[in-house]
Amino acid sequence: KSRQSARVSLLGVPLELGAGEAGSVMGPAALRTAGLPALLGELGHAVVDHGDLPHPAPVEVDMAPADAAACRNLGHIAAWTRLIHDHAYLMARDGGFPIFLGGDHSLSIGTVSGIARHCREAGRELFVLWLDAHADFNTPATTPSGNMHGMSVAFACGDRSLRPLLGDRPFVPVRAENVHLFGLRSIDPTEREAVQARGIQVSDMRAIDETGVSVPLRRMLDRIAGGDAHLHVSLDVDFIDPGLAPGVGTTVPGGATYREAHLIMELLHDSGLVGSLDIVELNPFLDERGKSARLLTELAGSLFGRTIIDRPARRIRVA
Ligand code: Z70
Ligand code: MN
Ligand code: MN
Ligand code: MN
Repeated sequence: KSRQSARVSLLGVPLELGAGEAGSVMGPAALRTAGLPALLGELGHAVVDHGDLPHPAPVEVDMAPADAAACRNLGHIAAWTRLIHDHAYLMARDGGFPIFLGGDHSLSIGTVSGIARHCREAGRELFVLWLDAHADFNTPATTPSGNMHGMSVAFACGDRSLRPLLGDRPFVPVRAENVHLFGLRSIDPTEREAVQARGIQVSDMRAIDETGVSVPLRRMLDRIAGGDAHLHVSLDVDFIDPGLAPGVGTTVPGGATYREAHLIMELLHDSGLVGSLDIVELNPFLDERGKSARLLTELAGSLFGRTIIDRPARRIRVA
């Protein structure tokens, strides 16, 4: 839980093979250079940096041939998925707050499944807040690009064709209604159908423009609060407007503003519900003088309790 003083475990995941463009392999190094571990320490948290995962050799994946052919770098992504899943599961079980420094968004296939496995054992309901311009709800049958970073949510929600990525590890699905796609503004037609059919929660940019970020976010947090829940936050750099965070392969105009992004992190901190975080898709090769890495570091600071001025806890009722 992010409230007060936490034991934070950092893990770098230098993965770029799930994305269409090279460069996010340097993401973990850029986030460390921007001072993310030091900032969390200054905020009073006990930070343990586990370093970067080593690049695994590709594995054979027992997937239907047509599906396998549709997935770029399948053997590598499966090897990474298993490695990441094992670490995420153990880090969550260890009781600290895991932060995964990416790396492209295919790493969340491993993080969410590892966290979900721990949550099932702990009797805790898992919720996922997906801060992203994209839905990442493609499958091998629908992907227009073959890029596996566009399939992470479909995997988490139980797509059977992607299941072999995990090998023999136990798969625990996330309930579709517990997944909230927030900041959505780029979705493929087949993804849209699937997202709606599955009952995934969506706050697209149209909704955010009408009400601001706090109404839909507070509504989600109110729904989670009370039960024994774990909220996993998956932050894709392209959630933020490209003018503020240009260091990402797929920029989509009309992203979250500086103040919206910070407010989200502050509300999440105040909720005390967040138990794990992915920071993904940072591509330092495309960044401008560390601008995006610095912003992500600041946002992590807000999630971990950095405030402008102390204020009493206040709940605003939403419609
Ligand atoms: C498209 C696909 C994507 C980035 C996710 C885009 C996927 N829907 N791109 N994150 N940066 O290829 O599946
Ligand atoms: Mn736990
Ligand atoms: Mn994404
Ligand atoms: Mn994205």
